[in-house]
Amino acid sequence: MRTQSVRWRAAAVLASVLLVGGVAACGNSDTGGGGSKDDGKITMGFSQVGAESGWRTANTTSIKESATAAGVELKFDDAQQKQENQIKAIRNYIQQKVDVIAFSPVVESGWDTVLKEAKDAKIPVILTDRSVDSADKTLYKTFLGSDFVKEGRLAGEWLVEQKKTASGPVNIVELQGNTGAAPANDRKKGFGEAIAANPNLKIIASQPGDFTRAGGKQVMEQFLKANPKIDVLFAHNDDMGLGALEAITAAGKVPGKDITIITVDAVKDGMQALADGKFNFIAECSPLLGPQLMDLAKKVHAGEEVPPRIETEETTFTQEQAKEALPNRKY
Ligand code: GYE
Repeated sequence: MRTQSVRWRAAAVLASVLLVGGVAACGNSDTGGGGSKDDGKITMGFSQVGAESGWRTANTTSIKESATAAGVELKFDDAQQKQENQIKAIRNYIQQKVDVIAFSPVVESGWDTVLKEAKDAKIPVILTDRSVDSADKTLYKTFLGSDFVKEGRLAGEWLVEQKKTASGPVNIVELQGNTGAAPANDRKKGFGEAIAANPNLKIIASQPGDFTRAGGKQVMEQFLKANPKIDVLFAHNDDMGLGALEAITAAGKVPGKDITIITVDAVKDGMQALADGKFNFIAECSPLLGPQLMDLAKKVHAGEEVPPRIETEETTFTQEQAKEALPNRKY
């Protein structure tokens, strides 16, 4: 990945040289999308999901900082977790003739029409963080983000190893991300497939907590009321796990001991909970997508081919590893 990003950077430099020299002469070519200005500066319209989690905040910061560093003019819209707001923002960007549209789709389905509109306007689209389920892969140039199935699988495999000597049933509750979101669907899938290795491991309840602390707390309260024996919580992100901690403590149980807690993301607050022994394991999901996104924007604007799928590099953390990593954690 690192060599690849060095290569992108080199390509980006080359692309900007070409752009400065080229765009003025030939105006906004087909490959360059519908850009409104001829100053060689790329304008990107970005539609963000919302501000639901620590991950999302770090992701937004990464995108804004990287745009400034790369000299990309960024138009940014926060959709407040609503698909209709994202569609509206994308249509605005098309009307404004931005050079590149990038967005993180709140749910997987229902994007074909607006993506087709962007394609007809010759504005390249880059998916970041989350993908869409459109059958027509020509509707977007590339998808930059994590392998969410793998994250769920890593979480599940860790649990299988921990519980390999369990002689009786291990009751698991699951806090899902927002309904229909790629990371919710995929983390559920990966985790479910991994724990199938041990029939003692059973998901006894699974509900969306919308990736928020408030959602995690509220749903965990319900889980605790309805189920006298909960051994494990798998939360699709740190924030829901952090919300659940409050519910677990309020119910007189000790998080990390009475209930094993596994989450995804590894943002600072999550890592702190892990280092403090309240969480037991985190599968990392990197929000720092900004630099790669800007490189890709320059490439697609220059009409260069880019790989259709670019995966983020990630790891996992135990409590000991979290203690080590925490002092240098940037987000
Ligand atoms: O895990 C969660 C956020 O799409 C990967 O969205 C992202 C997820 C992330 O709200 O915290």
